[in-house]
Amino acid sequence: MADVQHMVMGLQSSGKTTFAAALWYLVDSREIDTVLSKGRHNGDFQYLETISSSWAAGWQVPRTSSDSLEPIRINLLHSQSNEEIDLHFVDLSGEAFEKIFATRMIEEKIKSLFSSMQGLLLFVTAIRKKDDLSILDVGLAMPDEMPSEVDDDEIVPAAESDPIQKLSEFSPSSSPQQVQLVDLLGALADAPLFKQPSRIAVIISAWDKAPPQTEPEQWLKTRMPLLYQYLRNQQLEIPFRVYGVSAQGGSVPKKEQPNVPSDRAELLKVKIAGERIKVVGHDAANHDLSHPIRWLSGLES
Ligand SMILES: Nc1nc2c(ncn2[C@@H]2O[C@H](COP(=O)(O)OP(=O)(O)OP(=O)(O)O)[C@@H](O)[C@H]2O)c(=O)[nH]1
Ligand SMILES: [Mg+2]
Repeated sequence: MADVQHMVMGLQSSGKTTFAAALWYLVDSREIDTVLSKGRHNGDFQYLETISSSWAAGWQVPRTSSDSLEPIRINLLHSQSNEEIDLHFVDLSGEAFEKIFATRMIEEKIKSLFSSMQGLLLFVTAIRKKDDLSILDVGLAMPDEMPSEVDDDEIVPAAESDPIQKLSEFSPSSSPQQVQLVDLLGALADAPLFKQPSRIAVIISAWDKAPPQTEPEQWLKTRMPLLYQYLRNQQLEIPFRVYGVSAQGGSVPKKEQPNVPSDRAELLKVKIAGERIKVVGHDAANHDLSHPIRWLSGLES
């Protein structure tokens, strides 16, 4: 029985660890039917236990530290075909991916993980953060020059720092996220890895923050047009899908800051914790985080 191995990639705060925590909770608790179930599992899953209990209690999962390489493995089983799927969640921080982008260097350990990759789960987040600088952002920094009809809500400069200053201090890691993702995908396909995933499932996390009635693919097309065009352009070779996923169901605070306003109280009223999860797209059942992984594995009939 062939093992199917997938990789997970996404920049900082794109929702990777939260997804892993919720997926583990879902398959471990068996509260809800999912298209893939928990597989034979060996090894150390203490990290999974830690993050999934923090998820279940309605707290944010801790940020993955920049130098940690948490080797998450979630073994899933497709019971109809008896196929085992090995989801390698090397829980790399977004910072680690950003470092690969900025330095053009990849650690040996990460390289070898990618070399056995079949499908790719690519994370982006719907938490609005405009990550490129337009002339409107520059205008915002100079209020006297602001055109009066500009809607403030539409402009959220990503840089915490003064955007004008940012213009003069280019650093690779402050490139727009879609530029970094397209470059990382291109770099995987190029020397020395020559590695193309067989399929790509784009996960738009924090889907509860997306404008209502939006389709995930439409969101990607509008918010990340470069990445969308890149995926479209190679889709005959590398099929892709876009899912909207709310792994938390809403915003939750950090455990150390429980009083920060959030949706936690509402979410905790949902007695079956797995029902807080929302998955949108491709006829996935409402709460089924394993749906994109079944498709990645080529097991959707
Ligand atoms: N509203 C909302 N926020 C979410 C959801 N899922 C994740 N988040 C938030 O998104 C942020 C990043 O989530 P993580 O899972 O830590 O992201 P990550 O990709 O592992 O980040 P790094 O470890 O920094 O690379 C956190 O503040 C989460 O609370 C969701 O379903 N809804
Ligand atoms: Mg993380």
